[in-house]
Amino acid sequence: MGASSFRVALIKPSHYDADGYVIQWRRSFIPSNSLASVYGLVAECARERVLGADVNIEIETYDEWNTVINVRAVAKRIRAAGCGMVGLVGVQSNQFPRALDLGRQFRALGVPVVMGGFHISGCLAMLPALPPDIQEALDLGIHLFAGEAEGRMAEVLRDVAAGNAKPIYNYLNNMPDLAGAVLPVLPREVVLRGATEYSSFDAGRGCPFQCSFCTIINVQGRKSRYRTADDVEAIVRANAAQGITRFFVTDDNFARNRNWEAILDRLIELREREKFNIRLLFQVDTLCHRIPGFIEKAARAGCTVIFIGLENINPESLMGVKKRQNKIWEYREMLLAWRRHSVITYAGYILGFPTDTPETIARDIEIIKKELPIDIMEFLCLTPLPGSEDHKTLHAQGVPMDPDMNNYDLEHVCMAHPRMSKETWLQVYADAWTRYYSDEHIETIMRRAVASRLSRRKIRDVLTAFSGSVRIEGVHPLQLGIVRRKVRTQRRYGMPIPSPLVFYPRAIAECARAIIRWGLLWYRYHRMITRIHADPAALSYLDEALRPHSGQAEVDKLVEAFADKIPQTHGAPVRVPALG
Ligand code: B12
Ligand code: SF4
Repeated sequence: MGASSFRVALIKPSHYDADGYVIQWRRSFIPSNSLASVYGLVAECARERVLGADVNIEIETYDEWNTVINVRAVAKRIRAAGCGMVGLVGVQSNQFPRALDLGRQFRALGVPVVMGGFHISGCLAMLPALPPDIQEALDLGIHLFAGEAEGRMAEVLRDVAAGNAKPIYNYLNNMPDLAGAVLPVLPREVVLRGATEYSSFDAGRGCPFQCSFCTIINVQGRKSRYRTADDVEAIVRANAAQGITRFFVTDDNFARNRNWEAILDRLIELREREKFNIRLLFQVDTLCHRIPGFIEKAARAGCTVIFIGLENINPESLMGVKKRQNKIWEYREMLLAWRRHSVITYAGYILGFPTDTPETIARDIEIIKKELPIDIMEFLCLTPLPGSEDHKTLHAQGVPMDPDMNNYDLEHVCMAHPRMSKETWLQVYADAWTRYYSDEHIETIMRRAVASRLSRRKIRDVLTAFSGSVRIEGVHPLQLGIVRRKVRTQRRYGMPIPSPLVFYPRAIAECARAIIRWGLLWYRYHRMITRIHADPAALSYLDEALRPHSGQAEVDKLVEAFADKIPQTHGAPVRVPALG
């Protein structure tokens, strides 16, 4: 090869807003585990000098969510090194058009590009032929990676360095074991571009369940694979050495991680004996409260927020997407179990199941507000994500789906609905946010939070973010950051670049308006929670949602509402339907 350096630029692409500008911020919130994993793998190749003893592998790492990518400067550094490549990392379907545009620019500058992530893996796993967008990437000379890169990165780097990289690397049929695998750890400066000093890691991959809207089972498999407690301790220690002790654990369902107890015990030890200030966010399923000791140990290990895939409260909808494991009659008990340990509960709710109408959705959200002690809710549109069984079925049946992958962000409507027009569905989505985050319900959530001794500061801040994200910035909270950046010239391929005289006055006005609206919202919620906390009766506040069931015979109104839809499986309540 002759070069003494091989430079790898790892970029996690963002995605485009409705006007074709890249969605990016001065600071982001949630770090990318895909980036941490791929960085870890390339860093290991650098340590092991896989390109030869005299070749230094240099790495630069960016999350486009919080960093403006200067394509020319990156390409120049790679050329100056003598050899190298750009890795487009963890590309989801909604990020594919942006990744393709970045790839197109790097290819035009003669830089080798390798792209991996769920869009490529999902399409290759489920579709009989390559879809046109992936074919376009191949035509641009972008190398594609499907499956997981643990144990395979050295091969890719060697091929690129030798100038004979394959068009497609497909490892979908051979999932690597995670025990002892390379650790996903990002350098401190990359983590600090986020606002919260959270890093992320996965303690396992794969899921045993079969939800038809899910891509994970078809990409990472239904047989779960796990890191060991030693691995997790090593991840935490490596991060702690850089001053980072907060983590988003990205397992889709940490409660089903076979090593959960050993991992939590180890984290408890680090926290209680060695005084590591660990904070954790886990994702779990709705039956986690049945696992003896799980919730108590998660809280002791530092879990302060829990994400639960509630998805829907109508059992008919849940059965329709094969989410049989969600038992609505246990929701309240499960949520109360977390609250008893002062953990904030955050639930995901999907809109647009075949039986949904604007009326049923409005009714269901009102039932949730009254009956379930959830703090944060996010709403998503049911979407046929490439890689899911739903997408494969619709594709095979030739049912029209939105051809623009940028819209597969669960905020757009990408397929027809049997009972709602596209416009109605979109309106229902917007209304769901307004309905849940009404001032009246925000006050109820805050009252419940104070009574349950949850962190007041955290509740105020997350309520501000979730209530304002769609209304102020027009993006889902999972894509939110602090102070939007719009770069005039970074517009979607084929869209015109506006004149600076038009662009800048508008961008400055938009930014100023957003900052003022955020400030006012935060202040309103701050005053609200301060007032509630000062109320002498606040600690004894009790409502229907906070009241535990008194015994076997009692069934909450949530169950009564859907009594005729609940399948009579073991443990299900037997009731006469209340609704006609
Ligand atoms: C953590 C997470 C997030 C985080 C952080 C993102 C991240 N990637 O870390 C946050 C919360 C921000 C997020 C947001 C969203 N997410 Co998300 N997320 C996940 C989750 C749970 C874990 C991701 C992860 O770390 N996986 C493990 C890594 C290691 O796997 P990987 O990315 O495939 O990377 C491996 C290989 O692909 C390969 N590889 C990847 N890149 C490269 C590059 C090169 C050069 C090479 C050689 C190899 C390679 O090697 C890696 C290591 O083995 C996944 C589900 C899952 N189980 O993966 C969903 C998932 C990726 N998310 C999904 C979605 C839809 C979203 C949202 C659009 C919607 C939403 N509201 O949730 C938003 C949009 C965000 C945006 N536009 O920026 C979908 C994507 C499906 C699809 N077809 O695109 C998934 C699969 C979940 C699902 N519902 O099916 N997400
Ligand atoms: S949606 Fe969640 S529970 Fe269902 S298969 Fe996917 S990861 Fe598993």
